[in-house]
Amino acid sequence: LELFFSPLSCSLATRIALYESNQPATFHQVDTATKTLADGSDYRAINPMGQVPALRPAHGPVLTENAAILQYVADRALSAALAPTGDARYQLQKWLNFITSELHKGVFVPLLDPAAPDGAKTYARGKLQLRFDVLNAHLTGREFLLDHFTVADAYLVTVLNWAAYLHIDFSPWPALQDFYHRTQQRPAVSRAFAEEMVLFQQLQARRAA
Ligand SMILES: N[C@@H](CCC(=O)N[C@@H](CS)C(=O)NCC(=O)O)C(=O)O
Repeated sequence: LELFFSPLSCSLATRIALYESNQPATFHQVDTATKTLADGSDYRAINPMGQVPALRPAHGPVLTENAAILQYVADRALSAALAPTGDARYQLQKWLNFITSELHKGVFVPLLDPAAPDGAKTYARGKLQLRFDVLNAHLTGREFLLDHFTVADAYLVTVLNWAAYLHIDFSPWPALQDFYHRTQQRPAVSRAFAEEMVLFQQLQARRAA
């Protein structure tokens, strides 16, 4: 497997899933600002959207979109139980879609994108409360989004890290805050975060130079 990623972006969820399931992979860092790979080649030859993550399997076409990639990685390592089978799969897909559309794109892209105008940021910030309320209510008394750790939790902890980066105060959502801190302590999650934090800081330094 080859994962095309950008440090601390949404592709971190797939790195977490790979580490949780002990699957070896080659990691290719993408500069999403210039749409280039480390060798200077144009990343849009791999994903015409220029976005991460993209996953290149040993055989078959490149896969894009977090929700699809995360399930693909989970299904290659069934013993890690990162995605349930049967009816519970629909609950997993519900949370993957919620995170990708309602949180990632609906709230965090406008808040994080320096090109987003202030009006877009205010609009997105206004959407945060209901979505965090829904997650907080669901996570109250639960450890994970489903009844055990899944790729949806990997995606959620990745997105919540952006809220921390934006200095969003989690105190109105204690169950969500607990989920964030608890999940970050899982060995695979803390390893993935630590490795990408180093790469993120190097990227920031290169961009500032
Ligand atoms: N719909 C895509 C969105 C992926 C996405 O937004 N990736 C971001 C990083 S978190 C990115 O590559 N941004 C750069 C860009 O949009 O040009 C998915 O769910 O995989």
